[in-house]
Amino acid sequence: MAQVLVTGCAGFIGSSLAEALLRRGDAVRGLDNFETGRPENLEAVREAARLSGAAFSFHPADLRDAAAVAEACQGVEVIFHQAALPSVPRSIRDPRTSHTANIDGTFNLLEGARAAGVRRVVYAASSSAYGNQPGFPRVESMTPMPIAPYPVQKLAGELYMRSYWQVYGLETVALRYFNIFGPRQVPDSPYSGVMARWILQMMAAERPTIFGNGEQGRDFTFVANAVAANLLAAAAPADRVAGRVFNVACGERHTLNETFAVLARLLRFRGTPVYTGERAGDIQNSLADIAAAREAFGYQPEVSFEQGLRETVAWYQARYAVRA
Ligand code: UD2
Repeated sequence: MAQVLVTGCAGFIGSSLAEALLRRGDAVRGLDNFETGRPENLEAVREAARLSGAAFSFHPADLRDAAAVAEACQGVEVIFHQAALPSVPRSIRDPRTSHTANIDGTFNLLEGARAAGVRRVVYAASSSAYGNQPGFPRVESMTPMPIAPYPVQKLAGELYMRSYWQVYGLETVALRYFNIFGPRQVPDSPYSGVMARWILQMMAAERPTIFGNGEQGRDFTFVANAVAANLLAAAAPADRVAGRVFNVACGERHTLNETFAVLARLLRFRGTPVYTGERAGDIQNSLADIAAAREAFGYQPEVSFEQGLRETVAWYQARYAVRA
C-alpha cells in the first residue's frame, strides 16, 4: 500500500485520519510539533497500526523547520496536510505565530513535497475563507472574503496549493472544512472549538458562554465525515480534483442556541448560557453547498449532526472525569 505522510498527526483531525489510513493498510508517517497535538492521540494511532499490521513512524518536527519537513517528505506518495495553528481569536491576538505556522509551514511542506517527487497533497483549508459576504449556501466559486488573520492564512495555503499544481504539476486538493467537531478536539484551551469547550463546561456544571445572541449558525461537521472526504479526495482521478477547492460539510446550518439546547439535553445540563458581546473577527453564518465534492469524488456526510454530537458527548464522558 501507499506510503503517506500526515502532518498534525497528533492532533484532533490528523490522528483520526491516520487511524483510518492505517486500518486500510497504508504505511503512515506522522509529523507533529505537539503545539496543539497531544501524545495520547498518538497512542491511539499506534494501536491502530498494531491491529492492522500497517507501518507507522513518527517525526517530531515543526513545519517551520524546512530541513526536517523535507526529510519527512522523502519516499512519500500522498501527503495529508492537517497541521495548522487554528483559531480565529488566537490569530487576532498573535498573528505572527499563526502566520509562520500556517503560511511558512505550508510553504515548507510544498517545497519538501516538490523536491521529493510527492504525487498528491490534500490540504485542510477552512470555511472561514468565505467571510461575511452575502449569499448562502457557500459555493466554491464565490470570491473569498476572509476577515481575521487565520482565514487569510488558510486561504493563502489554498492559493499556494493551486499554484503548485499549475506550475509544478503537484496534484493538490484543498478541502474547506466547516467547523469540524468530534472526539479528541481540545476542550480546555481558551482557543478550543465551541463544541468541545461547551461539553467540558456542561460536564463540570459550569455555564457556557455564548458570544452574541446565539443566532449565528454553523455547518457543524462530525470528524468522520472529514476523514472520509480526505480518503476520497486522495483516491480521485487527478483530472477531477487537482488544483481545486471543495467544501467539506453537512449542508445544514445549526445555530449556537440550538446546539446549546441539544448538548444540554444529552448531558442533562439544567443551567442557562451566559450571553456576552460578539467575538471579534467572527462571521455571522456558515452553510455549505457540498455538490462539488459529491460530483468530483462521491463525498456525502455519513454521520449526522445529532449522531455526531451523541458520539462526541459519549467520548468526553468516558475520557474526562466529571469535576462537578
Ligand atoms: C473557524 C472556521 C472553522 C475552523 C475554525 C478553526 C468559520 C465559519 N469556521 O471556526 O472552519 O477553521 O475556525 O479554529 O469561520 N463561541 C461561543 N462560545 C464559546 C466559543 C465559541 O459562543 O465558548 C462561538 C463563536 O463566537 C462562534 C462559534 O461559537 O460564533 C464557533 O466558534 P469556534 O471557535 O468553534 O469556530 P469558528 O466558527 O471560529
